[in-house]
Amino acid sequence: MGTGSITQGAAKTLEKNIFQCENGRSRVAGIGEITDAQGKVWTVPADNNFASGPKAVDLYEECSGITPRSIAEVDQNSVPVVIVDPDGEEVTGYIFADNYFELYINGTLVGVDSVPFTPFNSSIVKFKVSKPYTIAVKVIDWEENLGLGSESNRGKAYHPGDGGFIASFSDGTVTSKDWQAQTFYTSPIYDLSCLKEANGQRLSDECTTQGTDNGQDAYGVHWQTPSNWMTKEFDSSSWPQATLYTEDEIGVNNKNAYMNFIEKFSGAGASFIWSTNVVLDNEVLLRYQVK
Ligand SMILES: [Ca+2]
Ligand SMILES: [Ca+2]
Ligand SMILES: [Ca+2]
Repeated sequence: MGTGSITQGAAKTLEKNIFQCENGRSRVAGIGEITDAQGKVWTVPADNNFASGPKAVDLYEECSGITPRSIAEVDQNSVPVVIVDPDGEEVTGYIFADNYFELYINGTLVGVDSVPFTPFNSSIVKFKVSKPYTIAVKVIDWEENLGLGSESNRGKAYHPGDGGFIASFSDGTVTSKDWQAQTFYTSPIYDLSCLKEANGQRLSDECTTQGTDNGQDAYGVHWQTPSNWMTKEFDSSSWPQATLYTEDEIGVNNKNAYMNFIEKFSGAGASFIWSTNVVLDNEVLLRYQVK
């Protein structure tokens, strides 16, 4: 019935909360593990480098009191430059993710999101690289109910949160339908017969996205991420194209981390992207080659 591995019910919590908000409120961002019927253990919401990776510089991050009203108030010169190619061009990137991203350039981890779940933040990165180069991004729609793909929200104990990723780069690169997006974790699923796979796509568009107060027995579907998925050499030709989402669909008009820098996002020609299901797909890998 497909290539994914199925788990059911809540994961075991490994870390209760990996992020403390010093100055305001945040959702509890935990990490858990859950075992499928074959005995394979999966990390939820996904394996990540939050603890050890280089934190991207914040454009906007309420917990640290970084709340500029516009890009003009940001000291862009103080952002460290990650050297991928010493003779390369210096590129600045502006990033907003719902909820978490890890950015690789030619396989080098350039920056990880400083806030795994909420509040919503945005980031700025700089790197030096020669064209052509490959951008690879892991994005995670974090979850409160580990293994169940849901959070307490909108009056439901098990509401399936949504994702979304947008970025622009100073060399003119923007997120678009020409990026690739593959799904590696989908949840909550209540009826496995709604899942389909076709042409490399891991589809859940026939599955319900309604919240419930009884989501404790939800299924999760997991696919192993290739170990070299972020490298320049990795062949992602079988991956689907990214799906575009509007600002209204992602719901950013009340988020200062996005709106204060909108000229660097939709204003720069970038679009929100994700896999085919921005609600149920919670771990997605993105790739794009800059020519
Ligand atoms: Ca974040
Ligand atoms: Ca979700
Ligand atoms: Ca979310």
